Amino acid sequence: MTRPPVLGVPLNDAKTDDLYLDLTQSNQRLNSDQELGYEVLVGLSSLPKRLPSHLIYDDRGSELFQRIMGLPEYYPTRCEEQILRAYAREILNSVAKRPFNIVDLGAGDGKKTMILVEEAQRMKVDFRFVPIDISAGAMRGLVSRVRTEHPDVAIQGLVAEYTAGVRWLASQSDGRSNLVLFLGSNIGNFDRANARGFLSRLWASMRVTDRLLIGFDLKKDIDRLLAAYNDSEGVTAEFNLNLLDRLNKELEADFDRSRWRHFGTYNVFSGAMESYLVSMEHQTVHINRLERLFTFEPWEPIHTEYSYKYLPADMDSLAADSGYRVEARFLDQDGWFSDDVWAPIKRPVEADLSPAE
Ligand code: AVI
Repeated sequence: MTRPPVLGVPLNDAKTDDLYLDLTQSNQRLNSDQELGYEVLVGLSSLPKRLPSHLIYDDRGSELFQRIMGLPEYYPTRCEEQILRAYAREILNSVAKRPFNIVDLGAGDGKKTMILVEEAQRMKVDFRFVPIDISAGAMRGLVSRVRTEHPDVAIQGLVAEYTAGVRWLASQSDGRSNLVLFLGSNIGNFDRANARGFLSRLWASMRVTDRLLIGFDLKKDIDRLLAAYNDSEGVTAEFNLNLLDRLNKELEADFDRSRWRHFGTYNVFSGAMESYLVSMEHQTVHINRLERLFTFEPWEPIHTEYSYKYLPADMDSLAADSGYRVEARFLDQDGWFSDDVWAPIKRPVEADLSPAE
């Protein structure tokens, strides 16, 4: 059966569920096929060609990322778990004076977050676990798993864009503070300008008693970085190439994987690991549902991901530029990764001090 093109068709309504609260406005959103179509059209029409890194995370991509996190060469997950185990109590104390929410932006399998959740249970403090994710499917899985495995944990899943979810929480008048988690060096997947934009939007949704726990991968020996993004089992290559399979499946494209290779390199000027899919020959790819042909020259790259690495001074200036004070910084034993606690700086609106006439 031929499916219609994804662009230029009427908008669909999304579904809701009773396990979580859905804050997305279904009638104003493009359906996910249309969003994917637009992003691929724009990315492959740009020069140099690019595809946004979040497209890597379909079900198979998310599964492969779980495998990456367990690889010997991919140190960030191990380092961050070590930090969370060592400093969970200190981190929680930054908000535990009053009832609070542990708000997880991008929980994945929730393994790291559960280190904090379990410590909060041991501390016998009043808290709720609030994972936020734009994917209703991922949220359904996470909420029902936590309910089964940790029946004593109060959990409220939110299906929302991250900042809309935090804004909604701030609008609740139950007096709870929020400990907002942005772990796993997810901030590294934004370039510097977009990192500032994202953190500023988050700042606008936070109150003065809220805290942000944010994970940064630190600059280190280049060979260690290269190994982490070019692992010996080829899982990262598979993770990147899976994007082509996704486009074949969802947009009826005819990418032939054997004509492409994964390339992960470190850019010493920008301080980022960069991932590419490189066309190994001249080729034309048809994307049926976009009704378009795209031509690739021999060795032409499609950029698929940035993973920016930071120095402590870079983190300090990112915090200052986006409105936060660095309250604490926790490093793993090797000094390869940092989880920072940031407090939003909020200046009270001052009374009109102009001299009386
Ligand atoms: C999700 N993100 C922080 C990972 C990273 O390190 O940039 C994604 C990843 N890409 C290749 N390996 C892991």
